[in-house]
Amino acid sequence: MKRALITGITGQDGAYLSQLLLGKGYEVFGVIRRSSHRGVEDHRLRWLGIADRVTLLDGDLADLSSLVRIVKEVQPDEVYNLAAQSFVASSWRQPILTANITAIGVTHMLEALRAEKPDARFYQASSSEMYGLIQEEMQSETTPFYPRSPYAVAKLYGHWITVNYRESFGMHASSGILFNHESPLRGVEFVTRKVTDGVARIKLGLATELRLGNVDAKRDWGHARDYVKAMWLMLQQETPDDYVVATGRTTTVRDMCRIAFEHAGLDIERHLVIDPAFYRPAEVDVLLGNPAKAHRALGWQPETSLEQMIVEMVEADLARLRETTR
Ligand code: NAP
Ligand code: G4F
Repeated sequence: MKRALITGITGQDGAYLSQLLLGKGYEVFGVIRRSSHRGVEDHRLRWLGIADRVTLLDGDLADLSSLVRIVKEVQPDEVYNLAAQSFVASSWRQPILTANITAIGVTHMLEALRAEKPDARFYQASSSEMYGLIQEEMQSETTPFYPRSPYAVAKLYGHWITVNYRESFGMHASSGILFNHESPLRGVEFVTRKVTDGVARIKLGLATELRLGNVDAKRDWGHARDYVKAMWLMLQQETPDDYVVATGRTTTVRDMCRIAFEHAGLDIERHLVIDPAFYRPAEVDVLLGNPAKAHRALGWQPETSLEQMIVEMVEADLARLRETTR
């Protein structure tokens, strides 16, 4: 039985990846941060019905000693480094924390592996945010980076240190440059979930408006359930490498919103309010990924359209809110 260690197991991708790996017969271990609210951190794993099937170990990406202890204990075959301060907007308010976790935390994880399990295969959760002010209309593995937020700068460090450990120490370390991916398990601060939760609230009479920032921004959105398959495929390759994972289609925030409002039978013009409070100090106007290498080398294809995903998210939010307001 293969053993996988996931940092960020309590996040969106960690939950879907755990589900995928359990289905493949892996023994799944995850790093969980100590919290005074113990009992709620595993809500995504519970939503998927897998909380009892994974082993959670106390640790933190900021604490190298905890990672060394965990790697020594678990002796993983594969390590997926998904933990991060992952919300771009927060990264201007907490730039140093973002650097400590999202950048230096990657080196902590790599160092723990180098010391305790150097032959483990390593996946780094890199991001399309690294392209920022885009240098090519469609971004691929060879497009130059131009990060536009403290988050993206930190992710760029994480990406290059992964490449560097691969080249310096021969580690099987791969970097997945994933474009935006969402699901009913997305954090409610991210725009798709904010929209589907907001639309569900309006539909149920719990709110009258939805306040958003720059609705002209464009993103290449896919489903997290599809994207975690690409992570796993990367670690099954003989040779480690870097891959863009995207759909190859870009949509404005406004058009993504329209899908949600229309599905709920609501008029977007009556409820959407533009609020400059949600504008960012520097924006990433458009992202559009070229997943040709992932198609060719990994045989990976996205299976869920943006429309299907937004409908799934609205329905999940309606069900959740009906349950909690009963
Ligand atoms: P997420 O839902 O925000 O999950 C982040 C996870 O990191 C959570 O489990 C969180 O734990 C954990 N974490 C944060 N700080 C930590 C620390 N100091 N020590 C240990 N764990 C810590 O993010 P996601 O959407 O699943 O994304 C997974 C990864 O992919 C992230 O690295 C993100 O930056 C990257 N990424 C995401 C996307 C996307 O569109 N979703 C695209 C490209 C790259 P708590 O539950 O305790 O908060
Ligand atoms: O949903 P977002 O907050 O995601 P963003 O900034 O693209 O970052 C996400 O995807 C990255 C991959 O490219 C990940 F690396 C990162 O961890 C995260 O998962 O915002 C998307 C767009 C932005 O242009 C933002 O300005 O939506 C725009 N937007 C407009 N109004 C809003 C809002 N975003 C949020 N969160 N909230 C708003 O009210």
